Amino acid sequence: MKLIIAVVQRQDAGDLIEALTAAGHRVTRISSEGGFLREGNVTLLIAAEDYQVDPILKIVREHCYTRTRYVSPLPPVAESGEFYPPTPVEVQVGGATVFVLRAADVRRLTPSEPR
Ligand code: 2BA
Repeated sequence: MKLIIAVVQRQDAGDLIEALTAAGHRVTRISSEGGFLREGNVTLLIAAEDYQVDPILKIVREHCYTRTRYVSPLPPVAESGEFYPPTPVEVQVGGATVFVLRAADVRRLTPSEPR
């Protein structure tokens, strides 16, 4: 059994979740934020049998795209009033950052509703 943790871009998350659930996988969506860009992204938790991992990664690959972003680094400390306009730095974000972890056990505890 594996726990797949996939960090994906927000723009891709909706279609990806739809495709995963249509293929019969259970998915939890968590709103998250990247430490570098400080922008919202989406983290998905997917518990799956070992044989399901490759098909799941295929679906992730098919629905997540690489996008180019430009980040303006902080300007260097200016001496004697000189001004250095920061040059934007190109950053490639995504398709997806995926962690595949061994999961000892996955249980759905389903006690009935309290009376
Ligand atoms: P962010 O941390 O906001 O990073 C966005 C993009 O900025 C990264 O894209 C990468 O191209 C660049 N980047 C990040 N840290 C950098 C650094 N120290 N120096 C230079 N460039 C840097 P991705 O690699 O596709 O990552 C997309 C998002 O996936 C990340 O958003 C973060 O939320 C997550 N992520 C990526 N690697 C991770 C890791 N090793 N552990 C945990 N989360 C990770």
